[in-house]
Formats: sequence, structure tokens, C-alpha cells
Amino acid sequence: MSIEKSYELAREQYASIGVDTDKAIERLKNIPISIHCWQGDDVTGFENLGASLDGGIAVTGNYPGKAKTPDQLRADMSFAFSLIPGPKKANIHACYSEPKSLKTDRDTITPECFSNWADWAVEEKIGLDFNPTCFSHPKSSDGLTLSHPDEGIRQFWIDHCIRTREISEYLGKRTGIRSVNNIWVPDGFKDNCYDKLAPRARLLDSLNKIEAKKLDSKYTVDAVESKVFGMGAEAYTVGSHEFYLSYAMKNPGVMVTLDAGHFHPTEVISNKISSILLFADELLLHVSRPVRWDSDHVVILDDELIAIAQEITRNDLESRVNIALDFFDASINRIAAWVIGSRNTQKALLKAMLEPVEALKKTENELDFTTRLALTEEYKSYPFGAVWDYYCENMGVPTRESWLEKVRAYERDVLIKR
Ligand code: RNT
Ligand code: ZN
Repeated sequence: MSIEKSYELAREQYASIGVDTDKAIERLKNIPISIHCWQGDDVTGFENLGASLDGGIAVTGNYPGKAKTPDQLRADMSFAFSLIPGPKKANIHACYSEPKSLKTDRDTITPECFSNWADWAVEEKIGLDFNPTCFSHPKSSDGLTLSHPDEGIRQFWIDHCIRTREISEYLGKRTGIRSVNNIWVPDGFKDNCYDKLAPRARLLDSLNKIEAKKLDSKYTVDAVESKVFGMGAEAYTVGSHEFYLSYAMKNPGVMVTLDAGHFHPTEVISNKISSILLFADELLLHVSRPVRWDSDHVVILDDELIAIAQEITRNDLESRVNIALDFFDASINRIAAWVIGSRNTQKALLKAMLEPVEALKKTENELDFTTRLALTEEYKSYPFGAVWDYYCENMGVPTRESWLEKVRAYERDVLIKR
């Protein structure tokens, strides 16, 4: 059956429960997804420092075709973007810098090191988000950066983060779209920490120094990302959730980041959104998929992804929740990974927007829990796929699984030849 015909039937079925599918589609067209460049090259970057990926994160697999130059990475992202509907941003890391001089280190990077990224983004008509890279560097080899007891090393990372705020502001100005600068540090200890306070006091002092200068909030805003543990930092993480949540509450210009893989295995980020947004203006999500640990698997359309989307859409929070993806899998085609994770995130948002929200809230307020359970379960099998297909067709991207052929052709023609 044609996509239009299926859509007409779906539209009618949703209309019967008071849901306007056309409106949901319009709403989805206004929710940008920030797509991370680091899925394209296994979080390597282009600095050639000789340092391998550290900081307690890991990429496994050796699927052929990884991007080896900035131009290849941008070309791969542009291609992936052509298969993903709706507004997008690209999320880049400081280690993707293209410095003019070999002497440039992380503490001396400048906006010019990212002018190629800015040119590309302007051409793609997208925004750029940014991240300091406080790992994979000789000065992060102790597993400590902004909380390092050595003042010289700590200052190096403070300077790095200050530079990234300025670069983020530059990217915001160049693209005309505010750039979110997300600070995550791997700092922690493998074994039991004796003094849990001092590293946190040093991290706090570092953040205060980094944030000392006010930048134009029209162009840049900072976020701070916590973690419960990392590989090699199993016993203690300096930047815990309580630490950064408290920091963000005391510093209203800084938002907190919730990464789906950074909490205890049965703890979910979907249930944190409504609490935090009663006290903060905005937050940043790192949509990821932890499998037993912070494994950063490609995001699938699972219950937690749908729950995250529901928490955003049921209370109209999309203008206050910045949605970014964070996963890296080198065991499958890297472009397919981007497309699968991005489209699933959008599918989850669309599915969530096809609920008769007011009616269900009313049922709950009337304490009619039987109806609440019966209807939310029945609505799960309403034909949202037909609405998704229609949206993709409307946005000029491949419908259903037809994008895969295009990825296969690109693999044959471009990736395999690298
Ligand atoms: C690490 C954090 C962080 C990184 C990226 C590369 O556990 O999730 O966000 O994944 O910055
Ligand atoms: Zn993350």
C-alpha cells in the first residue's frame, strides 16, 4: 500500500482519539537532534598526538571505512544527514581541531582551528555543538584532569576548557545557532578513594575559573556531564551527578547533562527530566544505550528511548531539553549507526507526540487507573509507523529501510576504498 494511503488511514485512526497527526509532524520538524561526529572515526580525532582513546571509554570493532581525515568525516556526516529527516546539529569535540601550527596544543586551540567545521556547518545550514576533550592526551594519562592535584596539569585543562567556551561562542556566531559546550571529564579512581572531598573541591575551583568570564548566551551555553563510573575509575568519580546537579543549580547559566549510560544499571534518565526542569531552565541529554555498563551501543527504539521522548513531549519541554546523541560502535557500518540512532530518536519523539495527552492526564487526575493502563497499552499499537513513513517522504529522505541500500552503495563506492 502506498505511503499516502497508509497515512490517510492512520490519520483517521489517530483523529478518532483526538490526535492530530499533521500537527505532530509539524512539531517534529522543529526538534533538532545533535549528531555526534565521533561515531564516524571511533573517537579518534585528528591531532595525531599518538595517544590512544582513554578516559575509561572504549570503542570495539574494526569495521572497514572509518573516516581518517576531517574532510572524510564531514563528507560521511553530510551523507548520513541526507538520510535523516528534520533539523540537525553536528556535535564536535576539541580533538577534531585542524590547527595551522603543529605547536598548537589543547590549551592553545583557537576558533581558527575550527573554521573548516564552521564553513561546512554554514553550508549544511546546521548548528554546531562543542566539547572540550579532557582525555586521550599525555596530560590526562593519570585519569585526572580538572581535579588533578598537580597545579600545572590542572591549569592546562582549565585553559583548555576556557578555550572551548570561546570556540563554542565562535561556532554559535558563525552558524547563527547557539552552540552547547559540554564539559565531561573522566576524573576518578580505580580503587577506593581516601579523601573524596579534595578532588571535588579542586573540580569546583576549576569550574569556577572556567566559568569566570560571561560569554554571550545568544551564541553559547555550557553544560556539565556527570558519570557514575568509568573503566579504570570504578570506585570513585569526581564529577558525580550530585556534584554537577548542585553546580548547575548554583550557576543558572550552566545546565546539567544526563547521559543515559551514566547511572546505575536500573536507574533511568527519563524519570529525572521532570524533576530537574522544575528547578532549571534547560538540560542536555546524551541519548545513548548502556548494555550492562556504559557501553555506548547504538540507540534502538526501546522502552527507555520512548520514555525519554514522552517526558519531553507530554509536557511540551522540547524547547528546554537539548537532545544530543552519544554512542560509538565500530563493529557495524558507522554511517548506518548514525542513521539508525538518529532516526530512532526521532521515531520515539513522533510516537510520543501521537498520544492524546490531555485526555490521559485527565484520566489520571480522576484516579481512573484502569482506563489509564488500558488506553496507554492499546495506544502502543496504533499505526505510528505510517505517520513516520509519511514524514520521511515529506522531508525528502528515504522511507522505511530503503536508506540501507544507499549506505551500502556509499560503502562500496567510498568507504571500502579508504
Ligand atoms: C563519556 C561521556 C562523554 C563522551 C564523549 C565522547 O562517558 O559520555 O560524553 O562519550 O564526550
Ligand atoms: Zn556522554
